[in-house]
Amino acid sequence: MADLKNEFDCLSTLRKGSYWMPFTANRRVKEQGMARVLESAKGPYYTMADGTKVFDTLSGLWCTPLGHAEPRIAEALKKQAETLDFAPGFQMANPLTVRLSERIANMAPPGLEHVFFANSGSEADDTALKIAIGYHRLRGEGARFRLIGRERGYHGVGLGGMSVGGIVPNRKMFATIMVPGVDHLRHPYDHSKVAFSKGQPEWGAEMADDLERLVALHDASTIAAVMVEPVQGSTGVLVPPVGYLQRLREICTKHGILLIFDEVITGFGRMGENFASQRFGVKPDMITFAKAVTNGIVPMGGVIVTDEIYNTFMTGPEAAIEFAHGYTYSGHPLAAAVAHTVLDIMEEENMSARVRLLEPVLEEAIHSLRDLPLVHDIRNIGLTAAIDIKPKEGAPGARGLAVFEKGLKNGLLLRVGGDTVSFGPPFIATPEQLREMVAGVRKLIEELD
Ligand code: PXG
Ligand code: PLP
Repeated sequence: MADLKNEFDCLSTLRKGSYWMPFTANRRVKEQGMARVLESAKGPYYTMADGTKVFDTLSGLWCTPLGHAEPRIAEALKKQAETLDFAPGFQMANPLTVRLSERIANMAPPGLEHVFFANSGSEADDTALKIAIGYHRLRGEGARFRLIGRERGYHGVGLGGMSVGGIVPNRKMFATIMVPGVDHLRHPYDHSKVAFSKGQPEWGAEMADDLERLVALHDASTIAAVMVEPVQGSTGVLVPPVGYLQRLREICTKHGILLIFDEVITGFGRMGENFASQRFGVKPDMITFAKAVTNGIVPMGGVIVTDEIYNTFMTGPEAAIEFAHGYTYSGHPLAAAVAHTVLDIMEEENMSARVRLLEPVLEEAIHSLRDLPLVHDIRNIGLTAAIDIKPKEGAPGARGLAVFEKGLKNGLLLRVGGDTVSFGPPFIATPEQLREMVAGVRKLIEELD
């Protein structure tokens, strides 16, 4: 990257604000300058602008489980760029994407057999919501227009996903353009009942009955779908209580409501199975995915749907478009080529089994921080975990920010939201690297005032 440094002054351009950064405290980044610039990456580490290495504790943004600069992926990308770099997805197919759809469907629970491609989790989620609305309409139940999400849920930033999502700061600026008819389940996290649970909390299955409350309020005949993350990732790894997802499934089935699992984070191995659906033994009507399917290297997302949903759309005049929806880059051949290579590597190296081996290592390490007086809660499942730090009085988020910024100087790129630190390390990490990561976090928390 030497020539990049010579061509322009990264620091002054960054400070000018040409680059309006996503979900970022932009002014803070300007102040921090090169301390916030990543320059290269290899395996489970990034290299900062000053040459120091930081451990990638969240696999990029939950999306690079196989680590960085994996030569087989780079090779596949180059080869595909030279073979079929773009192909229109409207009215035309390409073999790699066709094959990928079947491959992904085969990884999903039986009955989920058809894949609609998008380019991100946000697009995948908005697509799934539109499929739900279209499905009911085609069945003559067009009055089912309501979409049910959950408090603290994250379904991306499209208008649909934002509305169904339950993250207040993401919603309040846009309150005037929320999708109509959306309601939310309560989230099943109660610190007084489940603090420091390892894996799934025992308490909380009854929180799924909140759906019965919404059905009683709105009537099932107006409700199209419920969208939930099996594990709520973005808001700090909220693990579903034992029996909770089963109960949601039962209530949805009873009332003819579609159940959509947003598996953008949990999909492709992070739960020690292909999908969280398999880990928790609950089959939704649709699964949305993104991120790890391409190891984050080329954007790709999608929705996997049941035969029943797909077949409902495959009606009407033979030559007519059945679903008026799609993106220029749906089923992009470069993304498909990378996805095949990623899935090959995941299969060959049995990454799900590796996650199952690493899960107890991460669990034991992370829960060892429980003795720290500033630690309020610790949660974990699969290769994910989170720590809530007690907020500083009168300054919520200050401790989180301190941990994040000091982490960068101490070899750790951490994901911090408020005073919660979330972890989703790469599957290629070693047990030793996971223990080192946690030891580093211990020091950072000990140094807090
Ligand atoms: N659904 C879920 C469950 C997600 O976690 C999205 C949808 C949206 O995906 P896109 O590709 O449109 O960003 C996500 C994304 C974090 C973090 O720090 C989480 C996400 C993205 C960036 C950061 O937890 N999740
Ligand atoms: N805006 C304009 C003017 C377009 O022509 C298109 C696609 O053709 C879009 C937005 C949507 O872009 P995409 O398909 O990449 O989501």
